[in-house]
Amino acid sequence: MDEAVFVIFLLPGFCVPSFSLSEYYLINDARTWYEAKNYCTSHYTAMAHIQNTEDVQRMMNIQASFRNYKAWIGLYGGVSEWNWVDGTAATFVFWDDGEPDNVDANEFCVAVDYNGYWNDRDCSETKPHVCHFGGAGFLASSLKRSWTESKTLCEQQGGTLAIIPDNAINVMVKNRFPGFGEAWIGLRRHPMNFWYWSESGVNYAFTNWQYGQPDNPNVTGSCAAALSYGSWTDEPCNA
Ligand SMILES: [Ca+2]
Ligand SMILES: [Ca+2]
Repeated sequence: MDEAVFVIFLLPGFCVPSFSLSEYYLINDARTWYEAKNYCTSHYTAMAHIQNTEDVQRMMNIQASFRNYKAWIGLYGGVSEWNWVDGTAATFVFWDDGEPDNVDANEFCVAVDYNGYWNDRDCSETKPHVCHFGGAGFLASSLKRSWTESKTLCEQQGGTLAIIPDNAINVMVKNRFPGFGEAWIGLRRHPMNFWYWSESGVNYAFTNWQYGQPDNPNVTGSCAAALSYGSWTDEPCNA
């Protein structure tokens, strides 16, 4: 309904955090270790991976409330062999006193305590969890906003609306957010009738318009959204 001038088009948006954001995010929802692993993989880059004491400190700094929680991290295995979710063996470890103790021979997943130390626990326990976010990743804002408001929301979180410079990034976004429907990306139409990535001002060669798109007749108020299957459409920005 691109022609409906008075309809404000509300969608979630894909944000790219700036590099100044912490790489660790505490997710304060109760999930089993495996559920947490899937959640981190689909919404962030992966479960938290801790390689040194600086990482331990950054983990402790992610928010003041962390000390109230024990949270899953991306370490699993058992007894003498522990691996990170990316398949690498744990060379740096930060076990609490007496851990890992493999209670009831059933503790194969690792949680970090409020003091930063690690404990092997039963993987089926539900806990908050710490996800890791790499620089090339994306976040989905579930709040439905106009394109203009989504852009502001991303900026308030220290990032920008997603920039998709090539097909590899486009495929990554599609795979990371299966079934998202439609979400704003940082592409908008210039009054001179060309498309540009609002944050960078750059006009990449790569586009992935859905067949028949863009079709919004309002040249000065058209913004782009990505669809679940990876192609793009234009909708009114409602600036
Ligand atoms: Ca234990
Ligand atoms: Ca359209």
